Amino acid sequence: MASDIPYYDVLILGAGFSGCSLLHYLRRDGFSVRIFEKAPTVGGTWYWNRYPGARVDSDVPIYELNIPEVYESWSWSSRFPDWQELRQYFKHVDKVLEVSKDTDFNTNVTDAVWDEASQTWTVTAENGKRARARFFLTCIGFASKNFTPDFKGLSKFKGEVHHSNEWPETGVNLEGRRIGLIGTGSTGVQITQEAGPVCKELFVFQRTPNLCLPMHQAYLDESSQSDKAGYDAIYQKRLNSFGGFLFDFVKKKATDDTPGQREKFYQALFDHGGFAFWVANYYDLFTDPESNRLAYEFWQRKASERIKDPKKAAILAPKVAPHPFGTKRPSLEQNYYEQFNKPNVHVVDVSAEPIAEFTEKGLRTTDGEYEFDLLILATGFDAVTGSYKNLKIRGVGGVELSEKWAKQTQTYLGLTVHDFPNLMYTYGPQAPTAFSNGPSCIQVQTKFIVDIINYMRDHNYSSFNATSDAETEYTDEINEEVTKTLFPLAKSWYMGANIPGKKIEMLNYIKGIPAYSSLLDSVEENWKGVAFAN
Ligand code: N01
Repeated sequence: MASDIPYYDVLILGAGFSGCSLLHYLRRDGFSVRIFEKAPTVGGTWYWNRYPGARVDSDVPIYELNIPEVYESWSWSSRFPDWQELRQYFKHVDKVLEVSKDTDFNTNVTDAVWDEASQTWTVTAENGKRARARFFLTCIGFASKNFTPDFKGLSKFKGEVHHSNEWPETGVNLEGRRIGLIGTGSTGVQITQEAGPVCKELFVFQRTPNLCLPMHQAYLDESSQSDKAGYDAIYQKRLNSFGGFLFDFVKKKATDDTPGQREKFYQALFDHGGFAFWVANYYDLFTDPESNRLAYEFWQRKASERIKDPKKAAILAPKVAPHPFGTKRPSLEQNYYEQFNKPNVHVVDVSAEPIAEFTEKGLRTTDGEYEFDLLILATGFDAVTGSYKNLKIRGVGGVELSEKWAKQTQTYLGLTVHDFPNLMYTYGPQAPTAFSNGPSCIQVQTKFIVDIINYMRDHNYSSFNATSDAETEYTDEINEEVTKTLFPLAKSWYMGANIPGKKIEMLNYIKGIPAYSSLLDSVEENWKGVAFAN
């Protein structure tokens, strides 16, 4: 093995929440650690997501690293911070944890190869940088590969075009513009709220309505955050709930309550704001069609009463649910529905009149023609597994990870993969990822990763490999569990259904953070499913 390639105990890919956290703990424990990061700065998803209105849907301090040095010297200005503030937060993280000193920025990793003889990974980036490492930790998030549908004639369009995840650093003027916006996921909803008030005209091309929930933003002052004594307890408490929040599903079926009790309960969840109506609802919301229908009826009534035009209301909040409530991610909104009460903000139902082709001046659906000068593609991501598709990761025998996952995603614990020794990843396939508050999931996974690396050092092991049997058992359970739920009834990115031709399978662990955390703890007791080698 060429000795001119720098060696580290641990090479981390990505300087977002997970990368920064792992760097901190592993360095503390005396390991040599390096981060390779594609962006010019720390922040991960909050570097790339800078489109107008980009804002987190988890509230603070839940959406925060549980590292005292970081939280003790930081306070937020709002309950749901926007991307600018999150960037400031990451500057603070960098300053306190000194992330930059151990990070190569502008370093886009393309290849990683496992070498059996030296029991190390060799990692190569586009800019020619290389590193060898005992452990390779990919912390690249679940939404780093953009998706742009193969629209006919898109290149004919003469106006300005931007995908939300490649928004120019210098910003894009929305004022007085005629805007075409495709997509009504979280991104589309947030952009609508920004574009609606300032545009000349906005056409929102909606294929599926977003069953948005009220955010209830609140502004925070520094004095209310000066006492951090309880924060450690909060970060432990967030691990006790399904979604890694401070609220959880109630231990009742929807039909255990009378209609009056249900109405009060649903209203309280709406009044709480955030994801409460989603993951603090009746526990049978995702398994019982009747419970789900009752929740949808409440939601539909609440949303439609805010939309004045009955035709728009029928598209944005239809009487018949487009999919079971919550089986696609609801976005949090502040004044989304009110935007459509403006005469210059339109919603075009492209499930009824599909986009046929683009023209020089806009697009043509099967029913009409729409002209605009700015096209915003809020069409999302090849989510969860897609983040791995541009990376050639070759494990034992040169097998590529993306080949291994082509037929079916297979992992052990949503953390590692059989025959990819010493490779671990965070916030990715078959972990609680999309059903959890990011930092909560990362807290649980970081502990496991740091523990196993320390354990191996203490026992002089140079590699570990998840066993094939353990991987099969874990993967089968994910695929079995999902059949007991309503998730397969929606075409969602949770199940890979947003990408044409992608295998439909549940890409996330669906039993919640407490079950996941207990599972990892139980594995740590005897390292079940893990084969170590000297
Ligand atoms: O992407 P999405 P996103 N013709 O995949 C539509 C996180 N996030 O960027 O629903 C017409 O949700 C597609 O329609 P349909 C968060 O986890 C968080 O919004 O497939 N339309 C859909 O409306 C989120 O869930 C935050 O029918 C087409 C949209 O494009 C995840 O990232 C903010 C189409 C894509 O929505 C992804 O969110 C932003 C076509 N051919 C993102 N193809 C916060 O925390 C796709 N669409 C706030």
